[in-house]
This record gives sequence, structure tokens and C-alpha cells, in this order.
Amino acid sequence: MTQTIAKGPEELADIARRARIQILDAVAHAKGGHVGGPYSAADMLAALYFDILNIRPDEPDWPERDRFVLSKGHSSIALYTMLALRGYFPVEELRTFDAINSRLQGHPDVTITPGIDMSSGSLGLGFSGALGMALGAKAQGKDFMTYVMLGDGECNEGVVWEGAHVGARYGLDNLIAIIDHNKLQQFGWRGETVAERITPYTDNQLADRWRAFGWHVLEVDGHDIAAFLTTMDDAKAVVGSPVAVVAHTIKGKGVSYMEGDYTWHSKVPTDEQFAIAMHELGADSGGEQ
Ligand SMILES: Cc1ncc(C[n+]2csc(CCOP(=O)(O)OP(=O)(O)O)c2C)c(N)n1
Repeated sequence: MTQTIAKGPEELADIARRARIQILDAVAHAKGGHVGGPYSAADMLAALYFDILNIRPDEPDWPERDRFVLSKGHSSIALYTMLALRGYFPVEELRTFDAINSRLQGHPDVTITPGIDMSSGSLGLGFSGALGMALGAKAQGKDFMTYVMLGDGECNEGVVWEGAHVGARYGLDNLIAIIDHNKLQQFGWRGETVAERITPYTDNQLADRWRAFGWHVLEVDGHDIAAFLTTMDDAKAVVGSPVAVVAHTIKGKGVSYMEGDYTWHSKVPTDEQFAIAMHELGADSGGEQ
């Protein structure tokens, strides 16, 4: 029996909006954490957790579940928020984010948090783990899918390309890598001067690189949920090779002053910034529930 709970794009967009509220609330409460990357990923994570993934929140270790690895583990609060909204643990627990003894640490810990398939945070390593899960599934004749989300900055890590090589070598068509291509990293890239920061991966090098490593590449707007759902269907239908979905996104998506500003990679909002963000996300018009 399938355990997905298909939702329409509008409903998924509203889940992502609610998630953005919870994410900022948790970061503000913890007085630390990432915002820009969680916000660029939120729409896709809503689609994954409320439509695409075959999972059982009441049985997190169900052996036949689809696997999901957030390889860009610094965006953990976005994943925790989806897990909470999906029913893995109470939404109120998000307020414990990053606190000592909390199950919701700054980076995902597979040993303590229900619904986490792999610890991550050291960029590149989550991808290797996901690759192993897909390889293991093939070896055992299991038909679950493995999904892994990477950052575009994370794709600078050499280990990603070692894994990409192996994934194509074994024709892992049960593995889909989603690249959150928000064109910004922690600090941007150096421009003409140290002070000037530029966006990496111009000229679409990222999609070309995955293609060059033998992956089937699909590109999509990572904030267009209807298009993302269709692209993921297309990705699942590919036979004989792993798929890289290069999702074009905006870092800080959803809050005007954060969008495209790399300083929001990791930052705590002031009270005024918090109020503006909550207003823009509709929290003060009774829209947070
Ligand atoms: C191996 C490793 N090196 C450095 C870091 C520190 N770090 C955390 S996030 C980040 C930037 C990641 O950029 P990107 O993958 O584009 O993430 P996003 O923009 O989606 O947040 C860096 C350098 C790390 N976590 N792991």
C-alpha cells in the first residue's frame, strides 16, 4: 500500500509558507542557524514530504520506505520542519532547535531524530551515503527510491564527483539527486575585489558537469511546485542511469530582504526583521496554522 499523501501544488505551497514561518521562528529562538538555504529548499521539501516520498511517519524505520538524505545538512531546520508538519514529532519541538540535548541539532543526526535517514553536514558526505543506499537497494532487489538534496556550493566537493562517477557506473536509476541551485554559497565568490561577491556557476556549468559524469539531467524552477512534481515524475521514469534534477532556486526565497542576499546564509533576524518576515509570510494574518 502506498503511503504517499498526494497534495495539489497550491496546498504544497502553503505548507512551504508555513514551514518558512516555523524555520525563522526556530532560528530566532535558538539565536543561531541557517535561513537562506532552508528557504531555497522549502518548496521542494514540501513536495517531497507531502507528495513524492513513500514514507510512514508512524513507522520511521519502515524498511521499504523511500530514503531521503539532506546532504546540505546545514539546512536541517527545513527538514525538521517538514518532518514535524508531516507528523514525525510535535511542531512545538522545533523550538528546541540547536539546544543542548535536543533531538534537533544544528546538523541532522540519524541516531536521535525520527525520520532522518543519514547524518549530514560535512558537505559531500550525505551524497555518498545516499549512493550506498541506492546501490544496496539494487543488490537486495528492493524497489524503494533514494533521493538526495545537495547544495550547488556543496558540488564543489571532490567526493561528490567520485560518487557521481560511481552512480553512473552502476546505472543507479533508483537514485535522484536534487541540486538546490540557488547560485549562492556561504559568502558568494570573489569578484574583482575581495569586497565584491559574484555568483558561481554562470553559463550553466553545473548541469553540464552532471551530464558529463553520465547522469540524466533535468532542469526545473525549484519554486514552481507543479513543474517540480512533473519533473520528479519524469526523473523516476528514467531507466538505466541516475538522475540529477538541477533546480533553479533563490536563496532566501519568500522574504523580500533575504532573497538573493548571501548574508542570509546563516543569520539571526533582529526583532524588526523578524516582524517584517512574519508579515510577508502571512503569520500575522492568522496564516501560520
Ligand atoms: C566539508 C565542509 N566544508 C565546509 C562546510 C561549511 N559550510 C557549511 S554551508 C557552506 C556553504 C554551502 O553552500 P551551498 O551548498 O550552496 O548551500 P546553500 O546555498 O544551499 O545553503 C559551507 C562552506 C561544511 N559544512 N562542510
